[in-house]
Amino acid sequence: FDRKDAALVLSHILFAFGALLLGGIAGMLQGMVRGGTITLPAGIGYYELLTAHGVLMALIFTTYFIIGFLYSGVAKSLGGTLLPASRKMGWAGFILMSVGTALGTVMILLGKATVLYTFYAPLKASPWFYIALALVIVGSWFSGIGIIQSYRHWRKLHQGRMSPLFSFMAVVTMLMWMIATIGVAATVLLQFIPWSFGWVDTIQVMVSRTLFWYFGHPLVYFWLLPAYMCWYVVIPKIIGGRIFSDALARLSFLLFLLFSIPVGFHHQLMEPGISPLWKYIQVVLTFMVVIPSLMTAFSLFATFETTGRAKGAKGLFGWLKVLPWKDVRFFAPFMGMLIFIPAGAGGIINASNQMNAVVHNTLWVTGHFHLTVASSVALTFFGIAYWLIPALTNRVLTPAVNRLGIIQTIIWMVGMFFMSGSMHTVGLLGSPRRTAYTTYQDHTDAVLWMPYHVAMAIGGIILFAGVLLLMFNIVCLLRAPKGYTEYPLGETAETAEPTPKLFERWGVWVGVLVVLILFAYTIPFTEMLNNTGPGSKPWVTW
Ligand code: HAS
Repeated sequence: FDRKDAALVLSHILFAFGALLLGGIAGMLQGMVRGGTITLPAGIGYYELLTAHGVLMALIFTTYFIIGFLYSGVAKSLGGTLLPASRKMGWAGFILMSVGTALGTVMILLGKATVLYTFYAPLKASPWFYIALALVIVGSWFSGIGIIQSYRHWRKLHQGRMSPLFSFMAVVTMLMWMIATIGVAATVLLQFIPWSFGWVDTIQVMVSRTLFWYFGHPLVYFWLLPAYMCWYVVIPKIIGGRIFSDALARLSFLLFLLFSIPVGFHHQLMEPGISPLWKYIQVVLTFMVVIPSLMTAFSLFATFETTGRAKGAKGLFGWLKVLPWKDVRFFAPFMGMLIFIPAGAGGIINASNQMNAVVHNTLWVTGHFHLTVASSVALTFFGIAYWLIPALTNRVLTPAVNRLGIIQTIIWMVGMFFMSGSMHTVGLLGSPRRTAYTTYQDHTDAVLWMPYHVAMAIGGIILFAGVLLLMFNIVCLLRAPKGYTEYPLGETAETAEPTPKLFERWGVWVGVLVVLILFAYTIPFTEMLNNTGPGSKPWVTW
């Protein structure tokens, strides 16, 4: 790695893990407070801790890690170094995001932004919290533009050639992110900031939530796609195989670009202000976005099986035996994949209107996203860190840290089994999410939930032990012996079909995306703004 590139990437990765540590402390404490096991001094309550946990883990850890990882792979796959202009944009983004993160965290800890990571109106925070969010978003745009700059430069120099798969995927991820964040930027700048400063008296709740979810669903794919990049591009190399199909991988990313955004209503199925027809249409589009995940599962099985057979594996599942189980670079992401099977099934349940009525706003949903983002994605990111940090610092992953990494992965799996398992179960029994400790005056149903809440808290403590071990491992990686560590980028199998040139015609894909967004949102938005939809006043304005 070029030293300047390594500094940029490492700063992002270490900042991400710092946020994970703080968010982990808040997460464990909120679990214990909610389970009724402890009460904290100085008025620090469940909601402050939950906001800190959600913002630091879901928004800050992920965004920093992703931007760092994408920059590293773009540098590697596009010839070894970043364009100086891209690097500058990366640093500008890093600084803006860090100022935003510091300001936002202080506001949360001072109790001036107890609005959770979804900051739903009519909950109101200090205006500085929204300004902090705006800084993080704008910072991430700088980084996105930086990544696209390097990619465009490469394409200018290599006209007619297909770009390297990693860089293509990085561009899809950042394009999706930048188009999606327009929604959250709009609600923050046009609604929340004027309202929280007191410049206007009311806020249009339905519009703010809709703009939030226009962003909130692609946000989850912004977390997922870098994990998929590891599964598609890195894992084949680590297991000694090849990428099953470059064309399939690119097509699945393009489908994510098209279908990630016009689906936000599946988070609002139980809200009154949107007509059932538009909810139905967005649910159909939600089922479209399941397809690229099924394609990914197919491609992974194909890679595992062909690699296994090339190594002499026999029988239907013989390939499983020859996978490198003792290599944390494989083991942690693979556990992420395994968990993604029930996690994805849970998502399909959520998206089904009638079943959503059962699970919405219960702890089931919290269970769902702890399997998706906090397990499948987080474990994959941990797996990446075990080779990325040594590759950046010219050090090696020692057998001892590799072993500790495997133990850390197992601890995570066990903690998540207890925590997410109880969340799913108690959610089906009706226990609400985002609610502090209460037995509803010792109501029998609520008393029945308590053992599950205690199991959740125990899971949380185990996971916190996992966070601490991860921190220890990272320190070990930073102090490991000097040496060469490979940046594992896989190559496509010789048997794969050639990739159609159309896949790299961005105008076509972004054009189709814009049409889909306009189709899915124009009429419902018009109804909300004119208060002609099913949830007209007084539901919508506070
Ligand atoms: Fe979700 C709520 C629907 C995926 C995250 N989701 C959330 C929230 C978060 C979240 C954070 O429709 C809560 C937001 C809040 O605070 O209110 N979700 C879906 C659907 C999918 C889905 C249809 N979600 C994700 C991912 C997330 C994530 C990914 C983060 C990274 N979700 C919903 C809905 C709600 C929701 C509703 C709203 C609920 C409500 O009422 O509030 C799909 O994308 C899932 C498709 C996935 C698959 C699985 C494919 C499996 C693969 C693994 C292959 C394994 C291998 C290894 C090869 C179909 C690729 C195998 C080896 C062996 C040996 C077997």
